[in-house]
Amino acid sequence: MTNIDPQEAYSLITKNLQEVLNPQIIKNVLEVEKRPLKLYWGTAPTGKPHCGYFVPMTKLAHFLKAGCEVTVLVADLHAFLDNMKASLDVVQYRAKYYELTIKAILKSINVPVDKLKFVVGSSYQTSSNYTMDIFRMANVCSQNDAKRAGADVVKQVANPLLSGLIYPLMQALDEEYLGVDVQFGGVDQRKIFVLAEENLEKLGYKKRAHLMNPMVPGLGQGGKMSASDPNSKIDLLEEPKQVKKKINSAFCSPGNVEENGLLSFVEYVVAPIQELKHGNGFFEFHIDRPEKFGGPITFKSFDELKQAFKDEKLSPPDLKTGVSDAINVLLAPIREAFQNSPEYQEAQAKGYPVLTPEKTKKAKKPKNKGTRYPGAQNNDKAVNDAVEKLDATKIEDK
Ligand code: STL
Repeated sequence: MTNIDPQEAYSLITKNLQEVLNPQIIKNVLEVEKRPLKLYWGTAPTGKPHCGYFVPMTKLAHFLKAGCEVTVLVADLHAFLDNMKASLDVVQYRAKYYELTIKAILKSINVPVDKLKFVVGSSYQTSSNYTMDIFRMANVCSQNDAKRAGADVVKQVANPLLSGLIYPLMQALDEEYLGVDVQFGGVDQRKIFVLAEENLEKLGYKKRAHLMNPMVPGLGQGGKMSASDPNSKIDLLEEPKQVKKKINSAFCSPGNVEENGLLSFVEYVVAPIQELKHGNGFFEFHIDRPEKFGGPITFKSFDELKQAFKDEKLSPPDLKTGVSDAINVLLAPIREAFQNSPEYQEAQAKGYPVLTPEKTKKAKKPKNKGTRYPGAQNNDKAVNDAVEKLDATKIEDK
């Protein structure tokens, strides 16, 4: 496996990517140093991972196949630093949940997980060396640069917290502390990647290469995956009926192949997984179409499927049937892994506790007594939340 030819390895490593920064760093390792490329992918354990996670997983499969040493960073402190998307009480369980989910996805697509290293961020990010490096980084990087670097990743709110400036500095340092040659992520990470390239050398560390996946549209209109619209994302443990329901409510207009989250899912998830399983160029997409609309049909290439939809020879309801069935095939082994693992179930129960109706009922609304009364700081959260809501509408208008 490690004897793979350098050119072949490079093309597998960069396959289906949107952008590569500093490719010469990668080529040097493969062609001159002739050793396995060390690479990491980071994710912050915030909300439950959804079907979009299949996309980076196919890349991890390529990296492993190309003989790379791959690390997955479960960045628990980053989940905390990003506007407390995860509190310190739940974050360790979410980290476990993410690790088990990522392993289940990889196993479901036949990727050997024994060669994959998992690291939890807080296992090294509170060490004195790392902490000193955050301070050193804070002395070479301007507030403006740190703020801009996080603009596409850190949740943008009305009254931004200092944590949002620390977040990108730490992500840059992770490259050094994980001892890698390359960081991989979505193209939304680009500004942080550039920050790392511009600043690590100032601390006496080496500059890394960066690999970026395209952003894959969700199922909502405009192809957005939105946290506020549960129908725009499909949970990896979703029940088959629920998958059908969400897919049926997806935006999909006849003949429109440009704004079509369903076709994107086939292109970026179904097709690469089939290639991994059956070899390059393999594609088979079956739709159990009712007889009165032409009967069952199998497409042998993605372009053929796309063209049929564009020419309106394939209708939105039939495409939806095909995609629901394909998703349910992909999710079955992940649901099974969950059902067979008490550890996985515990991670979900403790990482994503469900508020009982009784608890929600008890949460009294604070009286708005203004801000000038004893104990007024208790009101700050309510005020901030209100401002944040106002501001969120502004951001969506952008
Ligand atoms: C998210 C969503 C996502 C990626 C990330 C976070 C990445 C986080 C991260 C943190 C530290 C690192 C690298 C990556 O060193 O798609 O909420």
